[in-house]
Parts: sequence; C-alpha cells; structure tokens
Amino acid sequence: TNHRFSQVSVFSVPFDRGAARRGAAQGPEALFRAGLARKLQALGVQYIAERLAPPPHAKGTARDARLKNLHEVLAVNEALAARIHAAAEAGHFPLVLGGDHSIAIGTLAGLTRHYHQLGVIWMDAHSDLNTPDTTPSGNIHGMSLAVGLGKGDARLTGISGYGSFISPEHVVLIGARSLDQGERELIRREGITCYTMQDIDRLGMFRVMEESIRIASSGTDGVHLSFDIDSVDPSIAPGTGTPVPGGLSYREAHLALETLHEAGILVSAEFVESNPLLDSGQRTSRLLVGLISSLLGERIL
Ligand code: 4U7
Ligand code: MN
Ligand code: MN
Ligand code: MN
Repeated sequence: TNHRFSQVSVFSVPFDRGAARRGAAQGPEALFRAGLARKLQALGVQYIAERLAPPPHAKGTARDARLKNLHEVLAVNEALAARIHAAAEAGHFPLVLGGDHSIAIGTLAGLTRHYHQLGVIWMDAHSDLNTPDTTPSGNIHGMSLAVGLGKGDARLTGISGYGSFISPEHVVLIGARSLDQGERELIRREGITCYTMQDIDRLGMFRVMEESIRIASSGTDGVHLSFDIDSVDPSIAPGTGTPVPGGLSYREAHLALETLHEAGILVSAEFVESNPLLDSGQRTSRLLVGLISSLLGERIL
C-alpha cells in the first residue's frame, strides 16, 4: 500500500454499541475465520495483530437517547486512539478491523495526533455526519465523521486530546446514497466533496478514484481510508446492520482499493460494519478479505 511502512499493525476492535444491532463486534474474528491471516502471509505482508478489550458495560450511568451507549463508545475509542497513535509513531501502518463505524472516532483521533493534516477517504452508503442535534437514531456510528471534523458532543471530540481535527477540504465521501437532512446541509456548508452513487454511475469508478486521491492527498501529510462495508451493494455484502440498495458492485469496490494501493497515499485503513450474525454464510467476510487483499497489493496477473 505504501512503501514507507515497515509493518502493518492489525487492530481487532470487537465493539458494536455504537450501532442499533448487535453482531459487528464479531466482525474481526469472522475475518480471521475467513482466512485473513493466510492471505496476509501469502501477500508477504509483515504484520502484528492485536485485539482490543471490549469495554465493560457502563451500568447505572445516565442514558442519553441522542448519544446511545456514550460511555462504552468513549472507553473503546480512548483506548483505540492511544494504540493507533503509538503505531503511527512507530512508523507502522494501522489496519483497523471493526466493529461498528463509531470506532473511526478513535482511529481518527489517534491518527491526527501524529498526522496534523490528515486526508480522509470515507467509503460508505452514509456520510456519518450527524451530531446529537441532527441524529434521527442516537446511534453514534452515524456521527463518527462529524466528530473527526471536531463537531458534536465535547466528550467525543475531546478524545482527540490535542484539538487537532481533519479539515473539510481534505475529506472525500464515496458511495453515498442515504443522507439525512442535517448531513446534506453540513456537506454543503463545509464544502465536503461527495461522490454519490449517481456520480459513480456517470463518471465511472476509476475517474472518481483519481479525483478522490488528488483531493484527499493535496496539502495533507497522509490519507486514511475508512471503508464501511455497506458502501457495497447488499446483494453481494448482506452481512451489515444498515444495508442500502444501489451500492458498489464487486468490481467497483475492488477497483477502488486497487487504485488506492497503486497511488501509495494511504497511511492507515479501517474496515467496519461487517456483521457476521446477519451474513449469509461467510459471504461478506470473504468479500472483505478479498478487498483488504486488493488494498495490500494483490494482483490478478
Ligand atoms: B454507518 C443514520 F438515520 N444516518 O444516523 C443514523 F439513517 O456507520 C444511519 O454508516 C447511520 O453504518 C449509519 O442513524 C451508520 C440513519
Ligand atoms: Mn459508516
Ligand atoms: Mn506524532
Ligand atoms: Mn454506512
């Protein structure tokens, strides 16, 4: 993915309390069951694997319907941010396996401690730009990109610690097809680049990736890929909690990750929202192992 990294640090994050449905916590182990370790070895990737501890249930703490399971989300993301920062400092490439998408809060917080001008490519059916004021659900996995931009509840944005956030001009959304009204307004107001499924239909995935790579890497010191499996069409990736029809095809998804490998701009990646309890057999887990392989340089010929 990028020659300047000696090693990949794989972080399994068995956490799903940022989402409405349980099961994404089992995502990482399903990827290993589907052959991830064998694939990394076959690709010659030097890696170390670490599993974060699931946070204890916060019992007796006040419940907030606009920020569900806030205390658990804070605990896992504070721990993750510290581990990601340490990996980045050590010159490693963090590969984060979720877990629901709320864990991007910790990944981004850890990365922005080290990379002060981080670019972000966010592949998702959604934009995850809600705040407690706009959320229709109260689920924090729909707020993680907003938190990365420094918006939302101060306890969540405070995980970043150093008050260093990503800038809207360095963010690119790819695959969007389910946006809430508050998210649309934020995208327009902040001038965030968004390639919707309509744009991908019209421009083609290769051009969308060329433009995304240019935008996310211009004026930044590294680019993070946040890949929500619900960006892919539910007909080929059924194992996810918030499926939306009309998503990326198998080849569009692979093309995106192959293009990112070739560009060599990434400093980190995460794959989230895979829910083995909703999968049909190992379909989604196997697809993800293939997508991760494309990102790490697997070639057809
Ligand atoms: B995911 C939603 F209202 N926008 O905020 C919300 F449609 O990480 C969905 O992208 C969020 O899967 C989906 O709850 C979060 C909803
Ligand atoms: Mn998401
Ligand atoms: Mn640093
Ligand atoms: Mn999503």
